[in-house]
Amino acid sequence: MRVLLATATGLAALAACNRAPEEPEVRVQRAAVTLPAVAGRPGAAYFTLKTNTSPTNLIGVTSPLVQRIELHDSGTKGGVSRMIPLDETVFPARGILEFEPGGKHAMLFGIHSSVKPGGTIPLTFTFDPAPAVTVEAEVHAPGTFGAH
Ligand SMILES: [Cu+2]
Repeated sequence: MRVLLATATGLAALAACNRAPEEPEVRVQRAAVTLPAVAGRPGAAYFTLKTNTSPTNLIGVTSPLVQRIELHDSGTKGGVSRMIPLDETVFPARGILEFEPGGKHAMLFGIHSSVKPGGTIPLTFTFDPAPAVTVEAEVHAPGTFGAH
C-alpha cells in the first residue's frame, strides 16, 4: 500500500512537470557592434542569447546595413590566436550563449558608411526552431568595446 501511494505521488509530480512545452523562443541581450579601426576591414558584433525551455540552434545573423556576417569562435593553436568558423551553435534549454571579446563573435564584412559610433544597427538573428529575432545593436567606435 505504501509503495502504491509513493507511485501515485510520483506520477502526480511528473504530470505537474509535464505541461505543454513552451514554444521555442530566444531573447537577444546586450547586442553591440564595434566598428573596424581601418575602413574596409570587418567589424565585430557581441551579444548574449538566452533560450527558454526548448533547446535551439543559431543559424546566422544578418543586417540590411552589412553585406555579410560570419559567426566565428576564437582559439589558440601553437600559441597563435586564430578564428574558427562556427557551424555548430546548438545551445540547450534554459541555456545562455555568450558572444564576447576574445570568444565567440560575429564578424561584419562591408558595413554601410551610414553606420556611425553612437548610433544603432539592426541585427536579425535566425534560429532553428525558434523564430527569428531583430534587435537594434549599439554601435561603438573602434577599440572602445573590447579588442577583436
Ligand atoms: Cu572573426
